[in-house]
Amino acid sequence: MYGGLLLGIEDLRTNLLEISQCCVTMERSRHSQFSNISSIFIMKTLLLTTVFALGGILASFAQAQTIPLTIDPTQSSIDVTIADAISSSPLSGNVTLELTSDAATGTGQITNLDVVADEALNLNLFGGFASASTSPGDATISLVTPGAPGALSAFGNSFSQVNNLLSLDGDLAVFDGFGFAGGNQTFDLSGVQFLPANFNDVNITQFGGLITINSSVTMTGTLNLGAGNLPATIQFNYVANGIVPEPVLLGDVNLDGSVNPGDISPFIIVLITGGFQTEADCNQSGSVNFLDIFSFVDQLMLSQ
Ligand SMILES: [Ca+2]
Ligand SMILES: [Ca+2]
Repeated sequence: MYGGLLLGIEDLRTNLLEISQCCVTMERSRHSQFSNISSIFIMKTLLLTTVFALGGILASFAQAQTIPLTIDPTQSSIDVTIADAISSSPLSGNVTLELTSDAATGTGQITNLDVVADEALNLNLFGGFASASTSPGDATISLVTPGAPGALSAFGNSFSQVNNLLSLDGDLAVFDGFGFAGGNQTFDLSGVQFLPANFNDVNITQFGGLITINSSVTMTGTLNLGAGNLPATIQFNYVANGIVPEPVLLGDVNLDGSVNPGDISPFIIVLITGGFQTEADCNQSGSVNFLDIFSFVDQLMLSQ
């Protein structure tokens, strides 16, 4: 393995020299489209052969790009019903989510969501003979697969998104001295299956540097604590606030305000060190890897 890695680094040095030559050729033949296309083809090939060897290493260091938001507990709530026992409380904690909008199709979509609740939920079950509590800071709601994108409204930014698969995680501590619900136990919520859920009226507003997102989701399914399947419903309504990310010039990895051959070396450094930089994530996938090379070269071409 070490031999392969050393060989990869040696190839990388050789390829970087050849890539530099391509850049020089591009600079000298700015008015020759054929020469530029030829140089770019060679660059893409070299970058691909270089990075394929290191791709497996890079993937393990890739970081997700997310928008961190804070739930406003004064405007958010979570309601849980299990076997006719209802628990309601303000929802506080943190949300990370990724949003996309597609101007061509006029749709918006939540592509990733993670809600971490830092308040416990307490339920009385079986007429008060049993009870259950989540652990503060432990219970989470996550998006497993995004549902169908929703149509963006003509006025303001809002959409509804249907058929999302959501999952729970964390523990539910059950206190059941009489054995109505399977006895005292700690129930792993990650085993709970829920029917596809719908995000209703996802509203996005922006004032200056502040972004606010609010929506509601209802999840229905069953929970088996050891006494058979119990109907369970979770509804969460949330308002979350965060800072609008700065506009990003994709490909401007050295952050000098333009995309040009001076960005090639910094781009490759991000690739081979397995780091993350928004400007290097040229295909906006949330991580920097060999799949960004084509988009990076496209950005270079667009700026020429
Ligand atoms: Ca630059
Ligand atoms: Ca990427």
